Parts: sequence; structure tokens; C-alpha cells
Amino acid sequence: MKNFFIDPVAIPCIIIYNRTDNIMSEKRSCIEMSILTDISEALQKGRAKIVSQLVTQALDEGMSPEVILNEGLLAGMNVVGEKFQKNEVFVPEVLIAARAMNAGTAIIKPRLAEEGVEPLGKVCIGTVEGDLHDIGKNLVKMMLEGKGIEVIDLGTDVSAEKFVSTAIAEGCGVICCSALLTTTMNVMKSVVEKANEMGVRDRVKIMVGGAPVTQSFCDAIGADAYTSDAASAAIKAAEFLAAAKA
Ligand code: B1M
Repeated sequence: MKNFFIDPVAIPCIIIYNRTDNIMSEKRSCIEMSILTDISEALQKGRAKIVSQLVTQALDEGMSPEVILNEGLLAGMNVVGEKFQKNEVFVPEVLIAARAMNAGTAIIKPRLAEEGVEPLGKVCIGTVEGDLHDIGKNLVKMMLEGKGIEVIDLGTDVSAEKFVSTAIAEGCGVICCSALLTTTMNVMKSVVEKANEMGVRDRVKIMVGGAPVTQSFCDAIGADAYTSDAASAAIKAAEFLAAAKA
């Protein structure tokens, strides 16, 4: 009788290879799975240089940039987002993971454009007029990008008019407003009013957040969604954009 050698590394590959759920739309070889997992893990550890090398290697081996984005980079960033929501990782880890994400996307962006891969949609984001706090806003931006959303960053001290006119000019499906001061959060109400005034309220969702902002404030000013953290903001924006596309 022949001896059988079962490679323990191959077992998970075989299982994954046979999965037919939503995540794995196509069957992948073990080698492809392995490099995608390596990209995701290097991104979670914030290893920007390794992410760049692996993404380049995956492209050289003929993998599609869309697969690398969805099953390597975005998969890794989703894990970071989930851990951030559960307070398992904190702002510095998210920042370095986002830097690694940017290193990877910079390499595949031109290839995605060549292949006509569309981003999920466009969002403009900013900290409201009179407010210069941008750490939370930048985190939201990174999480949005981590969901494959194109983000126009308007920076800080952004007027209601600027939010809405940018959304119209750039075709943004969502406006994201951040405020850290009780004295500036009312600008968010002006954003809602401006969108009404400019006749685009039914075309653009308005999301609000930041330390002093609450669900009841969001309801009172007639905004579309409040989320308490950056990862939930990205999930909500992705839902709005997907619903608008459907
Ligand atoms: Co300022 N500051 N600050 N500050 N500052 C606060 C906010 C304050 C609470 C400090 C305090 O008194 N305890 C207080 C506000 C009081 C109030 O209004 N209730 C305050 C004040 C008063 C001021 C000044 C007026 C001080 C002065 O000059 N007298 C001044 C205002 C300047 C201005 O904006 N015009 C001022 C200035 C500054 C610095 C420039 C020194 C600096 C900002 C640097 C920068 O951002 N580049 C600063 C900082 C750092 C803070 C604290 C210490 C930290 C804020 C922060 O970045 N947190 C803050 C005290 C504190 O919070 N402990 C304070 C980390 C960040 C990750 O959290 O932004 O809340 P946060 O984002 C979270 C969520 O809120 C959410 O996601 C993130 C987490 O996932 N989120 C969203 C944010 N935006 C979102 C949007 C969304 C969804 C979720 O959807 C669209």
C-alpha cells in the first residue's frame, strides 16, 4: 500500500478553492490565494514596501488588478476596519495600514483605469467651516478609500456652499461632513439646507459625524446618516452608493 502525504498547507487551499460564495466569484489557484492572503496580511501590518512588492509580483504573474484590489488590498483594509470598530487596533495602526493600502493602490490604479474598472462611486468629504480638526476626517477618508470609493477631500474649514457645489460638479453620491466643535456642528444644517436650495437634495446623501455629533442631531437637521466611527461611515457610504447604482 502506497504512503499518502497530505500537505497541511494545501488543505485550506483546497477548501477555499471549492468555495462558491460571494467573496470568491471565481476559483483561484493555491498560488494566487497565497499571494492575495500575503497582500492582505502585509497591509494589516502596515508593511507598505512589502505590499508594493507583492502587488507588483501579482501583476507580473498575470493576476487581474481588480482581483488584487478586492481580494488582497480591500480584504486587508476591511479586517483593519472591523478591528478598529472593536477597539482591537487604534488610530496609529489604521494610519499605517492606510499608507500600505495607498502604496498598493498606486501601483494598480493605472491598470484598473486601463481595464475600465469603475470605483464604487464618488464621495466628497471635509471638516465644516470654522473647524480645523482633521484627524477623524482623514480616518473616514482612508476607510472610504479602503472600500473602493473615490474620495474628493475638501480639507478643513469647508463652507456649506463648497460641499454642495463640489458634489454637483464632481457627481458625488454622498457628502461627508465632519465637525469636532459644538460651535461648528451647525454648519452641517447649512449643508442640508444648501442641498435643498440648489435642488439636489434627492440626488445626494448627506452623512455627518465627529465627537459632538449624535443621531438625534442628525435627525434634527434632516441629514441622511450619522455614524460614530470611521469604519461604520465607510460601510454606510458604500451602502448608499450601491443603492444608487442598483
Ligand atoms: Co481641539 N478641541 N481645539 N484641537 N481637540 C477638542 C475637539 C476638544 C473636545 C478639547 C477639549 O476641550 N476637551 C474641544 C472642543 C470642545 C467642544 O466644542 N465641545 C477643542 C477645542 C475647544 C479646540 C480649540 C477651540 C482650542 C482653542 O484654540 N481654544 C481649537 C479650535 C481650532 C479650530 O478648529 N478652529 C482647537 C484646536 C486643536 C488643534 C489644532 C490643536 C488639534 C487639531 C489637530 C488636527 O486635527 N489636525 C486639536 C485636537 C487634536 C483636539 C483633540 C485633543 C483630539 C481630536 C482628535 O483628533 N481626536 C480634542 C479632544 C479630544 O477629543 N480628546 C479636541 C481623534 C479623532 C480620531 O477623533 O475626530 O472624533 P474624531 O473622529 C472620530 C469620530 O468622531 C468619527 O470617526 C473618528 C473615529 O473613527 N468621525 C466621523 C469623525 N468625523 C466623522 C465623519 C463621519 C463619521 C464619523 O461621517 C461623515
